[in-house]
Amino acid sequence: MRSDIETAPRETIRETQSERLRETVEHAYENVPFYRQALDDAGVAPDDIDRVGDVSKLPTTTKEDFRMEYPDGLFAVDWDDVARIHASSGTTGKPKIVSYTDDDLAVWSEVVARSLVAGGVDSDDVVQNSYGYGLFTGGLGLHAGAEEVGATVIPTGGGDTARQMTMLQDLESDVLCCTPSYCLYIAEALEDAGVNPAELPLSTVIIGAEPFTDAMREEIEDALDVTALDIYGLSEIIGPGVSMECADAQAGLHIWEDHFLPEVVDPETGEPLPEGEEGELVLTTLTKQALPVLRYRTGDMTALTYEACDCGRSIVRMDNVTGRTDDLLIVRGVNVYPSQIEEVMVDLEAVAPHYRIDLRRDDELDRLEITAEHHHEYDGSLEDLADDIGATLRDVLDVSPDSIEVVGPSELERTEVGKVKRVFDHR
Ligand code: DLL
Repeated sequence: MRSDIETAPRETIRETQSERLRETVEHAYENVPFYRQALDDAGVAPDDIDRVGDVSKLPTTTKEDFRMEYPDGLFAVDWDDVARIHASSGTTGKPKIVSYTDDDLAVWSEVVARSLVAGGVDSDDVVQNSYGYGLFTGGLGLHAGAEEVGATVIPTGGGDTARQMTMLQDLESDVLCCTPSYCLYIAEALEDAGVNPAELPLSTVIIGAEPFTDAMREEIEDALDVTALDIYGLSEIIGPGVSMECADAQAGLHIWEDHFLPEVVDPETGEPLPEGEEGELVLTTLTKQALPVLRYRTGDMTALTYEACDCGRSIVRMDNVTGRTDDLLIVRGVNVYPSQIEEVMVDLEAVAPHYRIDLRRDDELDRLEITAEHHHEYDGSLEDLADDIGATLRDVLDVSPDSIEVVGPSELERTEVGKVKRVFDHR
């Protein structure tokens, strides 16, 4: 059930993109005063955009623009034509409100269905969808895509882990969709309940909505005896289903580029980067009606490759997103990415994959404090383990943590609903 575009020659993909880019720019210019102004200010007319390569002439759109235009300033259709609203809350301020026409909802189901098919899901599967339903795009997005595939959907939503486990066991779910942190939580809860996950029919988990490292993915695959596949997306562009890893190769996420045009830019200068170089992902919608978005600065760090994948798809791939441009923590002037700390935590066998990072300012000096849980089978000294963690972190980071505390299993708070928070910057 692959669509033709997934294996089309590059020239065909470019033709489709060029035509749709022209239509999108025209639509945005005609119907969204914000874009008309932005293009006029940049001295770009819709007619200047002919081929897909012209996209870099367009000004970018930012998170801040969504805030300034709150709630509906970026909508390109009348409210009468808006079929659905979703929203994504940032860390500060008002949520970003996003809208869909009936056609947009159809495109969304299509791209999520393509994603699930790439993940090996078919109409015989039972899909337990544990992404939150409601304004968050995860629940309804995965739900519609799974229905489109013809699978049986169990809309558990996030939370109520006891019920999640009952469904997994009694309804024999083949596929579980949830955030990586919740996936680990469910694995732990199963173990606590004396259930051997290897005996469940579950074969695939579809994880996304928050960054995770390869080490974390392996932990999930081992704990649940499944294949863990990465699904990526963001509300501003559509929701989940912008890109997805295929089960065949598990080598990067296929971006459905007949609907979303990707670029990677230098996060500092905004200059486009060549294929293969890591930078900030910038996305332009190619078919969205209610909310066309030109060159959205996602804040997500990745790299693109146009090489055909072993699965046979020729469509562009992006690397797994392990961090965001705004993730960077500056501790006493030194750059630290939370993903560097995560890799160490997950690699150490005596440490459970649960940790938190606290940053404080004491007498004008930054303090980096790390709290980690030990693995439930570890029965050695907590001080020794803290020393081990410290030594490994000092090898990896350019700054030494000021304190490392090891606590017992399940002592750190878990996230059952929504996205996990591991970094607490109190400065
Ligand atoms: O998180 C959409 C989604 C739902 C994706 C379910 C996958 C599964 P937002 O709430 O708008 O939308 O958050 C979007 O989450 O810019 C990334 O920073 C992060 N993110 C999403 N998917 C991934 C992923 C949904 N697979 C923001 N890996 C994005 C890493 C991800 N980060």
